[in-house]
Amino acid sequence: MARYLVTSALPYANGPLHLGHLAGAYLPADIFVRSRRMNGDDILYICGTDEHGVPITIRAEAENVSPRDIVTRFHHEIKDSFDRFNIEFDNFSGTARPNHAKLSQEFFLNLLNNDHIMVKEEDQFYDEQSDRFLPDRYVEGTCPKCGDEKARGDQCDKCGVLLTPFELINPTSSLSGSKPIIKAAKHWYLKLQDFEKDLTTWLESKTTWKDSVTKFMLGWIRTDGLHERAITRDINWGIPVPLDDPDAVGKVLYVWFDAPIGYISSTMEWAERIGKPELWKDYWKNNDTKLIHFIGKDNIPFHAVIWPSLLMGQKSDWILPHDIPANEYLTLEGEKISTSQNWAVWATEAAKDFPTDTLRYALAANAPESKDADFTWAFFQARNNDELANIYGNLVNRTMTFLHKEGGVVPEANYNDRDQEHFTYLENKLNELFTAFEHYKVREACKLMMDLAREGNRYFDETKPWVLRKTDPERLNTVLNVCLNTLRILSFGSYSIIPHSAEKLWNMLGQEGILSLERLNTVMKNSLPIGQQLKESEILFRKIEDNEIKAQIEKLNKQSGNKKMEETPIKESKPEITIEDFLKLDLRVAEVVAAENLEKSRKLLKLQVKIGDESRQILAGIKEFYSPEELVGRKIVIVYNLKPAKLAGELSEGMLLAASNGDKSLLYLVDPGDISSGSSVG
Ligand code: B3M
Ligand code: ZN
Repeated sequence: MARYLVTSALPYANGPLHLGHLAGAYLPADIFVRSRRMNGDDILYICGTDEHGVPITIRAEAENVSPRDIVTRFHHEIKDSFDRFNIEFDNFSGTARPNHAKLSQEFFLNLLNNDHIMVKEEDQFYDEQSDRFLPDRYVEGTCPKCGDEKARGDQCDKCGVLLTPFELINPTSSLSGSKPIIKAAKHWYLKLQDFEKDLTTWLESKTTWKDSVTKFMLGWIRTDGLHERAITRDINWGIPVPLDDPDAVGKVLYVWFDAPIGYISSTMEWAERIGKPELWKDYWKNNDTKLIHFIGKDNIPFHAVIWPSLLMGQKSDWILPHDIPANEYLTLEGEKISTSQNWAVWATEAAKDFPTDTLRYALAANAPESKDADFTWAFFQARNNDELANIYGNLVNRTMTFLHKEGGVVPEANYNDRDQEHFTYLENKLNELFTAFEHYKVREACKLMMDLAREGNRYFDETKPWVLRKTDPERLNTVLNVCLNTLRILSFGSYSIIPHSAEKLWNMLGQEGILSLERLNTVMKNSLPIGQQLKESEILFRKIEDNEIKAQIEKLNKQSGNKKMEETPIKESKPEITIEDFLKLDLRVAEVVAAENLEKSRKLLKLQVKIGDESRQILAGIKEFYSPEELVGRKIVIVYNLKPAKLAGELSEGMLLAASNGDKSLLYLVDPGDISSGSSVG
């Protein structure tokens, strides 16, 4: 049994959550936490709102209310979204609470005493019109690294690099739009250079971390070196600098100084709340605890360099992060999610329109794990209708309906080899599934979870209980028993991803409290008690209709004023053909066994495919839409009897089918495992 402390980035309490937030730092963490809990680990999941800093004051100024009003409002709104999505924290705090301020000030003073903080008088940007210094997001300009014009004084959102306001090209004040002047001011700086050596060794030792974290950070350290960074600010909202110094008056700690300390203060709040005020130490001061920070990629420098420096500089026994699974971004219908342009699906609204388990599943199945991923409503509908409803829901429904006709209790069983084989398959899948969970691979986990349901359906189809009913009542009992226990395992395996539906299923089987009863190491050994009365069955996943999807797209267009997403016009039809014309086409399922970019072509990928036993090479103009890696192992449909042709000097022996509308091209993919390559399509 291991001990974990898991955190998700503290969302700024300056606006509501959208699906992009959930997909990056929250849903993958919640899935991880649930799965570890089912493994029997001791795990604590901590979060809260980030209530300081310029993001809050800018919003408060825009609405002409106090920063406190803003954070109170959004703290609740954000918490409500998490609740709806079943993102279940052990504690959800906020950084404007008094205990947090006290702890952050202690951190500051320790760093000062340990000589990791220095004072400097340096030039700052100043807005004369508004008569204010311009920290962080109050200055905007062009990023010196990537040229993005929307970079801000602390960081460029586009490439993730940390900046200082003076590095921006063409800086302007976001308060007045004017060009700021320069004025000297005294500030306190954290000497990051003190930690350069230790951080490098530490990061180098993290060989299993994502490259986007270690390589990015080591690259930063090696090229630019670490330098002191200001950790105080001239704004009137935040934690006061705890010094009896006239120069400290009116200054507050930088939001990224206090925010990660929020992970600790929230843990302390939890310990207090459960009446064991010292218990937080088991997590933060015990080297056996694995501290895991789930974040979005823009937060990497803060978690992998600045935060560990703050911890190291305490010269105390704080543990350091064990892993930082940073996720990439989610785009929406092919475009960057933008709060200012209202190009976003707001979490609370989506939760009102659709079951949150379906949203969880669709987001997890397409999580931005190793690169940006695109959420489309069409994808969402397909995941629900083709997988949750047609595979998972169908298995539950057909099994339960059958059972209720047969008396509604768990029948006796006498398992034969076929049944044992089935259970062995489930056991292996379940183990694979939990390994995927353990490695934060939620995309793969969704596939494996669905494989459990697929296997259930396969067993049902193969054993044909509807025939056994007439021919072999004894075998029927066993088969139904196997089906019910399959549901039990499916419920257990899917709980981390779709907790609400999994629990409903668990209850339908006449059981209670999935987590109070079962753990990964017992679930295969235990089974439903014979004679157990089953509960009423209900439909777990309703179909999502085309008009609901259309309505979402219209809503998105309307709220953002976007014209781009207008529906693809139906192309004019080609001339009518006869069935004989159609039958001339030989369409086959082919499996992609290798794929590579064709360097000399902008559009073409070179695929090696297998059609049954036969190997062929196919060139396909889908480079813009698919990377070679994501195609390997996938099954596609090809025109098998197309005359071979040379494209860009290479032989192409067939053509693959894809839907395209000019901007996009989606392959006609065949669900793996369901049909073998070589099969005919028609
Ligand atoms: N509030 C940034 C964000 O919401 C920030 C995370 C803090 S984690 C300690 O993107
Ligand atoms: Zn940039």
